[in-house]
Amino acid sequence: MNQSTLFTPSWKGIIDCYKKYLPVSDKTPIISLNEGNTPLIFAPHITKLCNIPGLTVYLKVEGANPTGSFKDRGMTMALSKACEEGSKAIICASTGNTSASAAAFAARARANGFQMDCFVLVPKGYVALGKLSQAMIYGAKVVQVIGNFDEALKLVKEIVDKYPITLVNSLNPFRIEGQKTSAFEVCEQLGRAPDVLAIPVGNAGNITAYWKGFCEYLKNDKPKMIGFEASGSAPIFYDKIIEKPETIATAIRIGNPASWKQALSAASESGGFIDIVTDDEIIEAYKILHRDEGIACEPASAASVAGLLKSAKLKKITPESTVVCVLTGNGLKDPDSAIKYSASEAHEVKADVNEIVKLIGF
Ligand code: AN7
Repeated sequence: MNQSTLFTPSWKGIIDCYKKYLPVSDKTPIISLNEGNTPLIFAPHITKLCNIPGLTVYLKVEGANPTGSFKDRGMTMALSKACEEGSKAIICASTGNTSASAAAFAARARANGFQMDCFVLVPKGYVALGKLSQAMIYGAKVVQVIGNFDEALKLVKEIVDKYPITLVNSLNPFRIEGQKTSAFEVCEQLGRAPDVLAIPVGNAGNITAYWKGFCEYLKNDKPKMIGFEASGSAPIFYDKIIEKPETIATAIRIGNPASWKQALSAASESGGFIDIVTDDEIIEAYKILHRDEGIACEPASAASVAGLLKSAKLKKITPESTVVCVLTGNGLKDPDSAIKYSASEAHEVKADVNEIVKLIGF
């Protein structure tokens, strides 16, 4: 691992930094937006809330990626390989972030001189506004399917079977390859492996990717992987396909995850588990992250912290552990949820000092 490149201004994205660990060659054109190298931030308030002796909690802020989610790590790989293979179009089903990232990296491929169309299928009415607007402005053809994510993914799979279009959902193995680099970064930033990694689970690609990353990077002392589904969308936890998944965390509103088995393996091989968190627990963690840590994320991301708080309460976290919670997406992705669940209101006042002073209570 080249330590010197990680935290310097010469950072050029995850393929440039970790090419030794990735299926790329000198012939692979690198389609990058300088993704990766995201902050790992100590969370003093959440550490205290857990109330476990000697515990330290960090947050891996993946919302700091160029399109505001961890998907960029996978998408730089997917698009680089698609260009290398001569593909001229990509397609995905998405709860929002994959579509935003795919659209951006397709634009970046075009900037690098490749022809690259991007088609995205999203469940109509269930994509956060920030994500939908991203896919639209980066120039993708956005198709709002009347149906949920699982139905959209099925349609996309049928389309790539019939037409020369590259699938960039996490069924594309290059996506997982790119996303595993976050595990490398966590180890480098801590100077050691964490004892526990807490992560939201939707289509289950990311938990699969982190576990692959830890296994490739570490010989011993791998972290326990603890993954959290939303309780209304928890096929892995309940061990059955959920036909009509529901949760306010629309990013993980998924009833039949593509990497189901891999997520179970990650949990069992690491000595961790897959659990559920309710929408109320997600909202509480979402508010704590903003108000008490100053760190914004979207509701699905807060599932990792909600899950840690639940696990700590149930004494499922060992004292003296170092825990990393992955915050998968940026808070600005979903302004509607921020406003809806926020504790404070935005006051209206006349442009008058006395009125304002009265209002702020000085
Ligand atoms: C913020 O964009 O599935 O378990 O289509 O956007 O790897 O699916 C998003 C998933 C967690 C779950 N947090 O990750 C999509 C999509 C955020 C997400 C997940 C997603 P996976």
